Amino acid sequence: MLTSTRLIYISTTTVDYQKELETAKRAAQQAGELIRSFQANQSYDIELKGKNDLVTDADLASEKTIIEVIKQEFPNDQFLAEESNTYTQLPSGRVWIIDPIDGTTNFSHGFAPYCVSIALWEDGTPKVGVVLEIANNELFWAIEGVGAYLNDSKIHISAINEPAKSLIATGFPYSHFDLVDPYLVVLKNLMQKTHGIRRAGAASYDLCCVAAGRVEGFYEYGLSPWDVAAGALIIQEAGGTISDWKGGDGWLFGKRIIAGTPNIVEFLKTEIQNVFLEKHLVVRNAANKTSLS
Ligand code: 2AM
Ligand code: CA
Repeated sequence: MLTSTRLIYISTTTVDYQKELETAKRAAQQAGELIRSFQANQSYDIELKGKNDLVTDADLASEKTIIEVIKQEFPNDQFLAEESNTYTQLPSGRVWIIDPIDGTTNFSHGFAPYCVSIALWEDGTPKVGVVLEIANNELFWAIEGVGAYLNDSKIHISAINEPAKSLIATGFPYSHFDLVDPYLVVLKNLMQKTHGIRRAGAASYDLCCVAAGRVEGFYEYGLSPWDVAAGALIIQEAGGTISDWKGGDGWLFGKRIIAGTPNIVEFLKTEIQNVFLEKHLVVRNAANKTSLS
Protein backbone atom coordinates (compact mmCIF):
# COMPACT_ATOMS: atom_id res chain seq x y z
CA MET A 1 0.00 0.00 0.00
CA LEU A 2 1.26 3.47 -0.81
CA THR A 3 1.91 5.70 2.15
CA SER A 4 0.95 9.35 1.93
CA THR A 5 4.67 10.16 2.02
CA ARG A 6 5.06 8.22 -1.23
CA LEU A 7 2.06 9.96 -2.71
CA ILE A 8 3.70 13.29 -1.92
CA TYR A 9 6.76 12.18 -3.82
CA ILE A 10 4.84 10.87 -6.80
CA SER A 11 2.95 14.14 -7.10
CA THR A 12 6.16 16.18 -6.80
CA THR A 13 8.56 14.19 -8.93
CA THR A 14 10.53 17.33 -9.82
CA VAL A 15 11.33 18.15 -6.18
CA ASP A 16 15.06 18.35 -5.54
CA TYR A 17 16.68 16.94 -2.43
CA GLN A 18 14.47 13.82 -2.23
CA LYS A 19 17.51 11.55 -2.07
CA GLU A 20 19.03 13.78 0.62
CA LEU A 21 15.77 13.63 2.59
CA GLU A 22 15.52 9.83 2.35
CA THR A 23 19.17 9.49 3.37
CA ALA A 24 18.71 11.81 6.36
CA LYS A 25 15.60 9.91 7.46
CA ARG A 26 17.42 6.59 7.15
CA ALA A 27 20.40 7.91 9.11
CA ALA A 28 18.08 9.28 11.82
CA GLN A 29 16.16 6.00 12.13
CA GLN A 30 19.37 3.94 12.33
CA ALA A 31 20.78 6.29 14.96
CA GLY A 32 17.44 6.19 16.79
CA GLU A 33 17.55 2.37 16.95
CA LEU A 34 21.07 2.55 18.31
CA ILE A 35 20.13 5.12 20.94
CA ARG A 36 17.09 3.05 21.99
CA SER A 37 19.32 0.01 22.49
CA PHE A 38 21.72 2.05 24.65
CA GLN A 39 18.69 3.25 26.63
CA ALA A 40 17.12 -0.22 26.95
CA ASN A 41 20.36 -1.76 28.19
CA GLN A 42 21.29 1.25 30.33
CA SER A 43 24.73 0.58 28.87
CA TYR A 44 26.15 4.03 28.23
CA ASP A 45 29.06 5.80 29.90
CA ILE A 46 28.67 9.49 30.68
CA GLU A 47 31.51 12.00 30.44
CA LEU A 48 31.56 15.73 31.08
CA LYS A 49 32.75 18.05 28.26
CA GLY A 50 32.25 21.06 30.56
CA LYS A 51 30.03 22.01 33.47
CA ASN A 52 26.71 20.16 32.98
CA ASP A 53 27.84 19.39 29.44
CA LEU A 54 27.29 15.66 29.08
CA VAL A 55 28.42 13.35 26.31
CA THR A 56 27.73 9.63 26.33
CA ASP A 57 29.08 6.88 24.14
CA ALA A 58 25.56 6.80 22.67
CA ASP A 59 26.18 10.35 21.33
CA LEU A 60 29.47 9.24 19.79
CA ALA A 61 28.04 6.03 18.28
CA SER A 62 25.01 7.90 16.93
CA GLU A 63 27.20 10.54 15.26
CA LYS A 64 29.43 7.87 13.68
CA THR A 65 26.40 6.02 12.28
CA ILE A 66 24.78 9.16 10.86
CA ILE A 67 27.96 10.33 9.15
CA GLU A 68 28.64 6.85 7.72
CA VAL A 69 25.13 6.57 6.24
CA ILE A 70 25.30 10.03 4.66
CA LYS A 71 28.89 9.61 3.40
CA GLN A 72 27.92 6.43 1.56
CA GLU A 73 25.50 8.48 -0.58
CA PHE A 74 27.26 11.85 -0.64
CA PRO A 75 31.01 11.25 -0.21
CA ASN A 76 32.00 14.82 -1.13
CA ASP A 77 29.78 16.64 1.36
CA GLN A 78 31.04 18.40 4.50
CA PHE A 79 29.96 17.65 8.08
CA LEU A 80 29.41 19.97 11.02
CA ALA A 81 28.53 17.52 13.79
CA GLU A 82 28.46 18.26 17.51
CA GLU A 83 30.95 15.70 18.76
CA SER A 84 33.55 16.21 16.02
CA ASN A 85 32.98 19.82 14.94
CA THR A 86 35.82 22.18 14.09
CA TYR A 87 33.88 24.90 12.23
CA THR A 88 33.32 28.32 13.81
CA GLN A 89 31.24 29.55 10.90
CA LEU A 90 29.24 27.93 8.15
CA PRO A 91 31.43 26.78 5.25
CA SER A 92 30.24 27.42 1.70
CA GLY A 93 28.91 24.51 -0.33
CA ARG A 94 27.00 21.54 1.04
CA VAL A 95 27.27 20.86 4.77
CA TRP A 96 25.36 18.40 6.91
CA ILE A 97 24.71 19.83 10.38
CA ILE A 98 24.17 17.03 12.87
CA ASP A 99 23.24 16.68 16.52
CA PRO A 100 23.59 12.95 17.29
CA ILE A 101 21.53 13.34 20.48
CA ASP A 102 19.79 16.63 21.20
CA GLY A 103 18.75 16.45 24.83
CA THR A 104 21.62 14.32 26.13
CA THR A 105 20.76 15.28 29.71
CA ASN A 106 17.19 14.04 29.14
CA PHE A 107 18.53 10.85 27.53
CA SER A 108 20.87 10.18 30.44
CA HIS A 109 17.91 10.37 32.84
CA GLY A 110 15.49 8.43 30.61
CA PHE A 111 13.35 11.57 30.36
CA ALA A 112 11.71 12.28 26.98
CA PRO A 113 12.14 14.11 24.66
CA TYR A 114 15.53 13.42 23.16
CA CYS A 115 16.17 13.68 19.43
CA VAL A 116 18.44 13.14 16.47
CA SER A 117 18.71 16.31 14.39
CA ILE A 118 20.07 16.29 10.82
CA ALA A 119 20.06 19.20 8.39
CA LEU A 120 21.57 19.82 4.97
CA TRP A 121 22.56 23.43 4.30
CA GLU A 122 23.88 24.62 0.97
CA ASP A 123 25.67 27.95 0.56
CA GLY A 124 24.08 29.32 3.72
CA THR A 125 20.54 28.10 3.05
CA PRO A 126 18.76 25.16 4.72
CA LYS A 127 17.55 22.61 2.16
CA VAL A 128 16.55 19.55 4.22
CA GLY A 129 15.74 19.13 7.92
CA VAL A 130 14.96 15.94 9.83
CA VAL A 131 14.31 15.69 13.57
CA LEU A 132 13.50 12.28 15.07
CA GLU A 133 12.12 12.34 18.63
CA ILE A 134 13.32 8.98 19.76
CA ALA A 135 11.14 8.08 22.76
CA ASN A 136 7.85 8.67 20.91
CA ASN A 137 9.18 7.95 17.41
CA GLU A 138 7.95 11.22 15.94
CA LEU A 139 9.70 12.04 12.66
CA PHE A 140 9.54 15.73 11.74
CA TRP A 141 10.94 16.71 8.34
CA ALA A 142 11.01 19.39 5.69
CA ILE A 143 12.46 20.18 2.30
CA GLU A 144 12.88 23.82 1.29
CA GLY A 145 9.79 24.85 -0.68
CA VAL A 146 7.96 21.55 -0.13
CA GLY A 147 6.50 22.04 3.35
CA ALA A 148 6.90 20.54 6.80
CA TYR A 149 5.65 17.15 7.94
CA LEU A 150 5.24 15.03 11.06
CA ASN A 151 5.52 11.43 9.89
CA ASP A 152 3.17 11.49 6.85
CA SER A 153 1.03 14.48 7.81
CA LYS A 154 1.62 18.07 6.82
CA ILE A 155 2.09 20.39 9.80
CA HIS A 156 1.53 24.10 10.22
CA ILE A 157 2.22 26.66 12.91
CA SER A 158 -0.49 27.68 15.35
CA ALA A 159 -3.21 30.12 14.31
CA ILE A 160 -3.03 31.77 17.74
CA ASN A 161 -1.45 35.20 17.52
CA GLU A 162 -2.34 36.71 20.88
CA PRO A 163 0.38 36.50 23.52
CA ALA A 164 -2.23 36.05 26.26
CA LYS A 165 -3.48 32.86 24.56
CA SER A 166 -0.06 31.49 23.64
CA LEU A 167 2.09 28.72 25.11
CA ILE A 168 5.82 29.50 25.06
CA ALA A 169 8.74 27.04 25.08
CA THR A 170 12.22 27.88 26.30
CA GLY A 171 15.38 26.25 27.64
CA PHE A 172 16.95 27.02 30.98
CA PRO A 173 20.56 28.19 31.20
CA TYR A 174 22.76 25.17 31.90
CA SER A 175 26.39 26.25 32.12
CA HIS A 176 26.93 29.98 31.45
CA PHE A 177 25.04 31.49 34.34
CA ASP A 178 26.08 35.12 33.75
CA LEU A 179 22.71 35.92 32.18
CA VAL A 180 20.48 34.03 34.61
CA ASP A 181 19.12 37.15 36.31
CA PRO A 182 17.74 38.88 33.20
CA TYR A 183 16.62 35.48 31.91
CA LEU A 184 14.53 35.00 35.06
CA VAL A 185 12.99 38.46 34.70
CA VAL A 186 11.88 37.62 31.14
CA LEU A 187 10.54 34.28 32.39
CA LYS A 188 8.57 35.96 35.18
CA ASN A 189 7.07 38.50 32.77
CA LEU A 190 6.11 35.82 30.26
CA MET A 191 4.49 33.69 32.95
CA GLN A 192 2.16 36.57 33.64
CA LYS A 193 1.49 37.53 30.03
CA THR A 194 0.93 34.13 28.38
CA HIS A 195 -0.83 30.80 28.94
CA GLY A 196 2.42 29.45 30.35
CA ILE A 197 5.98 28.29 29.79
CA ARG A 198 7.28 24.79 28.88
CA ARG A 199 10.86 23.52 29.16
CA ALA A 200 11.28 20.25 27.26
CA GLY A 201 15.10 20.00 27.37
CA ALA A 202 15.76 19.48 23.65
CA ALA A 203 15.84 22.55 21.42
CA SER A 204 15.25 20.67 18.16
CA TYR A 205 12.05 19.27 19.68
CA ASP A 206 10.98 22.73 20.90
CA LEU A 207 11.35 24.03 17.35
CA CYS A 208 9.30 21.13 15.96
CA CYS A 209 6.60 21.86 18.55
CA VAL A 210 6.44 25.41 17.15
CA ALA A 211 6.16 23.95 13.62
CA ALA A 212 3.38 21.58 14.67
CA GLY A 213 1.43 24.35 16.42
CA ARG A 214 1.84 22.78 19.88
CA VAL A 215 3.41 25.99 21.18
CA GLU A 216 3.29 29.46 19.66
CA GLY A 217 6.85 30.55 20.38
CA PHE A 218 10.32 29.54 21.57
CA TYR A 219 13.40 31.44 22.74
CA GLU A 220 16.74 30.41 24.23
CA TYR A 221 20.35 31.49 24.51
CA GLY A 222 23.54 29.45 24.34
CA LEU A 223 22.41 27.04 21.62
CA SER A 224 24.71 25.77 18.87
CA PRO A 225 24.12 25.32 15.13
CA TRP A 226 23.42 21.59 15.46
CA ASP A 227 20.63 22.27 17.98
CA VAL A 228 18.69 24.51 15.58
CA ALA A 229 19.76 23.83 11.95
CA ALA A 230 17.05 21.25 11.14
CA GLY A 231 14.22 22.54 13.35
CA ALA A 232 14.55 26.03 11.90
CA LEU A 233 13.80 24.82 8.35
CA ILE A 234 10.89 22.73 9.66
CA ILE A 235 9.45 25.88 11.28
CA GLN A 236 10.00 28.02 8.19
CA GLU A 237 8.30 25.42 6.00
CA ALA A 238 5.41 25.27 8.51
CA GLY A 239 4.86 29.02 8.11
CA GLY A 240 6.84 30.25 11.12
CA THR A 241 9.54 32.84 11.64
CA ILE A 242 13.08 32.58 13.08
CA SER A 243 15.07 35.52 14.36
CA ASP A 244 18.01 36.32 16.57
CA TRP A 245 17.36 38.52 19.61
CA LYS A 246 18.03 41.70 17.60
CA GLY A 247 15.54 40.76 14.93
CA GLY A 248 18.29 39.73 12.50
CA ASP A 249 19.23 36.47 10.83
CA GLY A 250 22.30 35.63 12.92
CA TRP A 251 20.65 32.79 14.79
CA LEU A 252 22.57 29.77 13.44
CA PHE A 253 25.90 30.60 15.10
CA GLY A 254 24.56 33.57 17.07
CA LYS A 255 23.51 31.68 20.22
CA ARG A 256 20.33 33.71 20.63
CA ILE A 257 17.18 32.47 18.93
CA ILE A 258 13.49 33.31 18.83
CA ALA A 259 11.06 31.23 16.78
CA GLY A 260 7.32 31.15 16.42
CA THR A 261 4.31 32.60 14.72
CA PRO A 262 5.25 36.00 13.26
CA ASN A 263 3.32 37.94 15.90
CA ILE A 264 4.66 35.94 18.81
CA VAL A 265 8.24 36.36 17.55
CA GLU A 266 7.71 40.14 17.64
CA PHE A 267 6.23 39.87 21.14
CA LEU A 268 9.13 37.72 22.44
CA LYS A 269 11.70 40.03 20.85
CA THR A 270 10.18 43.02 22.63
CA GLU A 271 10.02 41.19 25.97
CA ILE A 272 13.69 40.12 25.65
CA GLN A 273 14.92 43.51 24.45
CA ASN A 274 13.08 45.21 27.33
CA VAL A 275 15.18 43.28 29.84
CA PHE A 276 18.53 42.22 28.37
CA LEU A 277 21.24 44.81 27.86
CA GLU A 278 22.06 45.76 24.26
CA LYS A 279 25.49 44.06 24.48
CA HIS A 280 23.87 40.77 25.47
CA LEU A 281 21.49 40.61 22.53
CA VAL A 282 24.03 39.50 19.91
CA VAL A 283 26.88 37.00 19.77
CA ARG A 284 28.22 36.83 16.23
CA ASN A 285 29.79 33.37 16.06
CA ALA A 286 31.81 30.89 18.03
CA ALA A 287 35.06 32.59 16.94
CA ASN A 288 34.31 35.76 18.90
CA LYS A 289 32.06 34.26 21.52
CA THR A 290 32.32 35.76 24.98
CA SER A 291 31.95 34.28 28.44
CA LEU A 292 28.37 35.52 28.29
CA SER A 293 27.40 33.15 25.51
P1 2AM B 1 22.32 18.97 23.68
O1 2AM B 1 21.63 17.93 24.47
O2 2AM B 1 22.64 18.56 22.30
O3 2AM B 1 23.53 19.53 24.40
C1 2AM B 1 18.30 22.34 26.33
O4 2AM B 1 18.04 23.62 26.81
C2 2AM B 1 18.96 22.45 24.97
O5 2AM B 1 20.22 23.05 25.15
C3 2AM B 1 19.20 21.12 24.31
O6 2AM B 1 18.91 21.26 22.95
C4 2AM B 1 20.68 20.85 24.53
O7 2AM B 1 21.30 20.19 23.47
C5 2AM B 1 21.23 22.23 24.56
N1 2AM B 1 22.44 22.26 25.32
C6 2AM B 1 23.62 22.67 24.84
N2 2AM B 1 24.55 22.55 25.79
C7 2AM B 1 23.94 22.04 26.90
C8 2AM B 1 24.37 21.71 28.19
N3 2AM B 1 25.63 21.87 28.57
N4 2AM B 1 23.48 21.19 29.07
C9 2AM B 1 22.19 21.03 28.71
N5 2AM B 1 21.71 21.36 27.48
C10 2AM B 1 22.58 21.85 26.59
CA1 CA C 1 23.87 16.88 21.43
